[in-house]
Amino acid sequence: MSKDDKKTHHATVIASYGNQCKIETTDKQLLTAKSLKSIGKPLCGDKVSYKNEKNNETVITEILPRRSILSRRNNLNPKPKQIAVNIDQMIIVVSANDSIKYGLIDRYLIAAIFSNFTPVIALNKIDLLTDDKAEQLKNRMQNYSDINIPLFYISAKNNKGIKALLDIMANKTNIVVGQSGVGKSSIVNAILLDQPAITKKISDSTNKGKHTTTTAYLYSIPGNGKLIDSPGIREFGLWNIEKSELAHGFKEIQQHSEQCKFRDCLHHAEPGCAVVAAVNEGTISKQRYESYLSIFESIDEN
Ligand SMILES: Nc1nc2c(ncn2[C@@H]2O[C@H](COP(=O)(O)OP(=O)(O)OP(=O)(O)O)[C@@H](O)[C@H]2O)c(=O)[nH]1
Ligand SMILES: [Mg+2]
Ligand SMILES: [Zn+2]
Repeated sequence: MSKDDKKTHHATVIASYGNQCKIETTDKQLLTAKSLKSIGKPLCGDKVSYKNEKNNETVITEILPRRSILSRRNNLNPKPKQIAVNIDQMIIVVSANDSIKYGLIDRYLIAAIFSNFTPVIALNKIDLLTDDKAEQLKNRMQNYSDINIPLFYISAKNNKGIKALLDIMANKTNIVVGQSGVGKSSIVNAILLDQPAITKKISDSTNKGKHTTTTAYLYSIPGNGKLIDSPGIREFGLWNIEKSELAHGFKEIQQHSEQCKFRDCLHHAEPGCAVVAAVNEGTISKQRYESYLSIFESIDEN
């Protein structure tokens, strides 16, 4: 059989389950495909080449170069887990009704900066807040608007703010990230409202009645964008970041560090540290600086 018997086509990976993938072809067909072991594991968002075999199997033969990868690490498993690829924008979802984990937001922001995605923060479930609480929340989120991170106050339940969120997702590949239960899938559903209903994951015995997402899944959304729903996580471990480069993940710290006396200043208690001076003056938020110190301590260098 000559090579030319099998034509190569292109597709996008919608979801990856081990070595089986759901792919969408350039003419919008959904297919189940196996991938060749030799090419590594295709991930949600991958652009791939595939061939149709004689036995009707679809085989992924090549993963095209990736422009970005989202990975995370947890304390139990030191090996980073790759979640999705080719992302342009990360929508960090938090539940406005629960106590906000600023440290987690900061970790996501660091990951976004180091992976070259644009970060956006969506505060969901605002339907559960009184006006007073909503006002308090806006004040506390000021640290992030000060560093020009777009903030969206939304309710997936009441469809509030969803249109604005959809507008900034146009023409980009977006991913919703955040802890389990903050409403990532609900946001995806609200955005897909006028399309065929999406299938929710069936709950397992330990998670009765919940539709916890277990695998990253890519949807096409109005405005020529893509939106990846991702499984919730308890913690977001950074990897591949050295203590000495952490400041790069904090826009405002990075900016001030140019004025530090020492080039290799780590912004702890070094003489002439412009970052510590800015924190004392109130130009850099204390909360963000403390987050820097805490994440700094959590980086184990080997
Ligand atoms: N009141 C209110 N509840 C919401 C809103 N959005 C989501 N919920 C509820 O929050 C719960 C969790 O929502 P999901 O969308 O499954 O959360 P998730 O982030 O996808 O969770 P994982 O898939 O486990 O990561 C569900 O009971 C939703 O009905 C909202 O805007 N307001
Ligand atoms: Mg979900
Ligand atoms: Zn310094």
